[in-house]
Amino acid sequence: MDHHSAADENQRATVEISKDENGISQVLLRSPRGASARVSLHGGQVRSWKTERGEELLFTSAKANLKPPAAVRGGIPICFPQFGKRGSLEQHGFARNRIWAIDENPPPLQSADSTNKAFIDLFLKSPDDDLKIWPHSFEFRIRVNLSIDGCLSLISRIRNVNCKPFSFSFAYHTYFSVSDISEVRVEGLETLDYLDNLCNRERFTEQGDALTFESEVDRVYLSSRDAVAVFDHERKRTFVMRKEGLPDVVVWNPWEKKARAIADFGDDEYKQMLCVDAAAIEKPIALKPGEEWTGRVELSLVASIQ
Ligand code: TA6
Repeated sequence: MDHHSAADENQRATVEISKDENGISQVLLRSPRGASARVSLHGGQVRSWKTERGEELLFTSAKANLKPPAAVRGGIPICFPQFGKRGSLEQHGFARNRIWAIDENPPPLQSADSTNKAFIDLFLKSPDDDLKIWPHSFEFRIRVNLSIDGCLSLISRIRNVNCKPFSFSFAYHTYFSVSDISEVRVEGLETLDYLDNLCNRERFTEQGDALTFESEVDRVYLSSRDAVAVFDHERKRTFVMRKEGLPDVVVWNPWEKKARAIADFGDDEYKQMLCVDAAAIEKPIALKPGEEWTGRVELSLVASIQ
């Protein structure tokens, strides 16, 4: 039995809804032991994930533009219906730029044991304006769940409510907060092929036995295993990312030169962040009319022994 007293277990998980400084609704999830996550209806975006001791685990740039419709630089932006920039859609699609709604009556999620878990269901319907740039009717539901031991999971369900098929790419664009990028190692991507965005998306094979960082990295690892670990040596902690329905993993750090060129990114902030995104990019998800896709990611934190 872990060190938490029985009393902790009896405290309830809480869900509080409030307005942020721009008058946009946000939801604070709190686990019985004090871990928390904050989700904004601006983009359906997780903006904060904290340990029981109140430590922030996600990076947000001090220069982030928090005003809709800007995409907020940090937390976990939702990239849908595309990843990257192609055609008339904005970079990474429009889901992260839209105001979502709280879904009061979501279709039941199988095997979601929601006892003593803090969770919220959000909903994005295909906004009319977007039908002009992406002519497909969809319903996008996302459940953000904080478990009793502080694990954060996001479950996206996207249904084609169109009369014709459509395809989309997707990513949970996760900004992990790290102590120092040169002290970080990523395991779980060994031997995989990847598309290198720094070399015209050319395909390479990962040779190393772990990924470490000495310069800009911008890759999409393909058909990965369902668990990836991000070791933060200095803070002696490891993020573990488990995923379902999301075969690819994006790894991105802009490094110094690119960070300086990004308006909503502090010049030195690249040292304190690493994006490791559960994604479906190489093979877009194809949905026939009426079909629904589910993409799930679970983030947990383990203390590293070394
Ligand atoms: O591969 C990740 C990436 O596409 C990078 O090329 C960089 O553009 C990053 O996403 C951030 O994109 P954003 O639109 O959030 O600035």
